[in-house]
Amino acid sequence: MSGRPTYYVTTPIYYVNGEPHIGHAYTTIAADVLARFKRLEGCDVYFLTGTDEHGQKIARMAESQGKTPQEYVDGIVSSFKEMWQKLSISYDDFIRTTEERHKKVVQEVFQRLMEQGDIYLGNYEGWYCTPCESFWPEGQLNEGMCPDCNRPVEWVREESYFFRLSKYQQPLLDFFAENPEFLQPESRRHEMLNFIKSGLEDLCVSRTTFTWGVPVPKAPGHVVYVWLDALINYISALGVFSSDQELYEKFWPCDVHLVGKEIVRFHTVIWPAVLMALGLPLPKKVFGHGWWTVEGEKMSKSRGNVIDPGEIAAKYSADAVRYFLLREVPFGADGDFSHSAFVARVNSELANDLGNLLNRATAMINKFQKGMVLPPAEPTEHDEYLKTECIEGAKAVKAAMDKLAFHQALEQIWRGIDAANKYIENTAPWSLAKEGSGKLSTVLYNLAESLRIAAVLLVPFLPTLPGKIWEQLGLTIPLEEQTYKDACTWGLFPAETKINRGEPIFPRIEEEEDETEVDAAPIEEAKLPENLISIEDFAKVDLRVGQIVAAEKVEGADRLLCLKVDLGSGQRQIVAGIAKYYKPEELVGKLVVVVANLKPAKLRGIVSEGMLLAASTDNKKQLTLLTVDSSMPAGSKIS
Ligand code: ME8
Repeated sequence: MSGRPTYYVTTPIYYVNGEPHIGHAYTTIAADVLARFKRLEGCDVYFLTGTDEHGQKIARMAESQGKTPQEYVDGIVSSFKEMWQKLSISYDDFIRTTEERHKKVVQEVFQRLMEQGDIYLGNYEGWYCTPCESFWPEGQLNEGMCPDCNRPVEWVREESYFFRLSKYQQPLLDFFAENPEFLQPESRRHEMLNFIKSGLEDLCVSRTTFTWGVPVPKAPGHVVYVWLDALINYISALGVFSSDQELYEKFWPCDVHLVGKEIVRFHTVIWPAVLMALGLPLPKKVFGHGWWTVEGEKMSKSRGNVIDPGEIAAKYSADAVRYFLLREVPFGADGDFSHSAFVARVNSELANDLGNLLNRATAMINKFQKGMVLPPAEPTEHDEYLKTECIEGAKAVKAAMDKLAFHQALEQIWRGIDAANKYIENTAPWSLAKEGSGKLSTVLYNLAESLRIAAVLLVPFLPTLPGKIWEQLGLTIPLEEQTYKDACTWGLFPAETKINRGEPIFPRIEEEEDETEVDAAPIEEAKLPENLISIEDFAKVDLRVGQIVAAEKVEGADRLLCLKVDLGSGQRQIVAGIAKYYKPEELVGKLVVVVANLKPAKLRGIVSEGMLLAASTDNKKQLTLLTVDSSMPAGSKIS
C-alpha cells in the first residue's frame, strides 16, 4: 500500500438517450482537470465516469430506432467513449449500469434494505414524468406539466416498493448541520436545506410498467427505479460488497461528486439517505455546477443548437475547448457558450498571452544567445516582481482548486504569464543585447523559468500545449514526472539548456468568412458629404479594451490623472484629462476603450502612450469614459 493521500472524484453517469454534448463535456472536463491536478500534487487518484442505461426513456428510444435496448445503448456508449478520448479525459474507470458488476450491487443493496425494513411494498399512484423518470406531487405541477421539463405528465398507479426516506429527514438535517462544506456552492445548500425541512416523503423505488432495468430480487415484474440504480454506481464501480473490496476500502467515501445543479437533490438527499440506511460513510462533498446555454438560448435538440464538443475540439483543439469552458465562468454559475466569446478568449489568452510569450522568449534566446538558456548573471530591478507573481500565483492555484474555482486557478497561472509579458517590456532585452549588458542572460533565464512553471501548472488543464512548451524550451526531464511542488519552486530551469524554437504553439483563430465585408460595387462619390472617411482610414485606429490597474493624480496639474492600463500584451502609461470627473480609486478595475497606436506624447513632462475614449457634453460639464462589459478580456480588439 502506498502512503500517498487518496482522491476519488466522479461525474454523473450520463443518460444514453442522445449523443454527448457540451454540458456532459463540461462536468467531465472539470472532473478530469481536478483528477490531473490531484495527480500532480502526488495523490493516488481514482476518477470515475460512466453511463446510465436503464429506464423507460431509453427503452422507448431504442424501440423508435428498431433496436434492442442493449444494441442501442452499446452504440451511444461508444460515442461517449470516443468523445472522452477526443477531449483527453483520463478516467480510471467507466461504469455502465448494464454491467453485471453493477447490477449485482444494486440487487444486493435492494435486498439488504428490504431485509432491514428500509424498503417495503406499497401502492403508488401519482403524476409521473417519463422523460425525467420522476413522480411529482400535484401541487408542484406547472399547469399540469412537469415542473422540470414542462412536458405532459401521466397518471400512474402501480404496486411498488418504497424506500423510507421520511425516516432520514432528521439525520439528513443533522448531517448538513455538522458538515457545512458538504454541498457547494453555498446557495445550493440553502435550497436543499429548505427542501429537506419542507418534509420528505417515502420514495417509490421500483417500477412495473416496463422491464428495461435491474430486476428487484424475488419480485418478478418489478425493476429498480432508475435513480436508485444510477446512484449506486459510485460504489459498485469500487467493488463494494464483492470478494475484492480493495478499491472500495481505499477510495470510499469519495472526495467529491461533481454534478449539474438540476440533480443536486438526488445526490444530497436520496443518496446520503440510502448510504445512511446501508451504514456506509457519506461522500465528503457534492458540487452542483451551473448550466450552459448556447448563444443565449437553452440547448435543445429541437432548437438544433446542441454543441458537439468533439467537433470544436477537432476544429480548434481540445486545449481551446477545455480552457474556454473552465475559464469563462465560475464553476457554480451558469454560462453562455458563444462562438465570438470562445474565439476572443482563446485568441487573447492562449494565442497572445501564452503563445506569444513563448515565441518572443525563444526568438530572443535564439538571436541573442545562440539558442542557449544561460545561467542568470547580473540581476535587474524587475526580477523580484516576476518571481513573486509566478510563485505566489502557483501557490494560490491549490487553494483555488480545492474550492473547485477553476477560473481562479487559471487566473493565478496567468499572473505569472502576464508578469512575464510585462517583464519583457520593462527590461527590453533587445536594448540589453545592444549594450552587451550582463542582465541579458538573467532576463532570458527568468523568462524560460516562468514558462517552465506555467507549463507544469497547465498540465491538468491543457492536454497538448504544456508538452509543446516543454519541447521548445529544450527541457529533457519528462514533463509527466513534474510535480506541483516543482511549479511552486523558482530556479529549477537547468541552465545551459539548448532550446528548440518551433512553430507558434497556438496560432490565432482567424475566421474564414466575414459577412460584414464591404461589397466591391462603388457608391456614387459625388453624392456623399465631404467629411466622410473610408473604412481603411478608420481601420488605422487600433482600438483595444484596456483595464485600468492603477490611477493617481499628477502633481501640479488639476485636470490630469496618470493611469496604468493593461492592454493584454503589456501595460501602458496614459495621462488623461479626467481628474474633475473621476477619483483615482474609482477607476481601478474599469475596462475602457484605448487608442493603442497613438504616437506617444508628453503632458506636464509625463509620457502618455495612448488615449482613452470618453463621451462629454459640449460644455464639458459631464464626461464619462466609454467602458466595456466584463466579459471582454483586456487586449480585445474593437472594430
Ligand atoms: O441526469 N450545462 O444524466 P444526464 C451544464 N443519468 N451541464 C450539463 C448540461 C448543461 N446544459 N446538460 C447536461 C442524468 N449537463 C443522470 C445522472 S448520476 C447518478 C445520474 C451535465 O445525461 C451535468 O453534469 O441528463 C448534468 O448533471 C448531467 O450532464 C446530466 O446528464
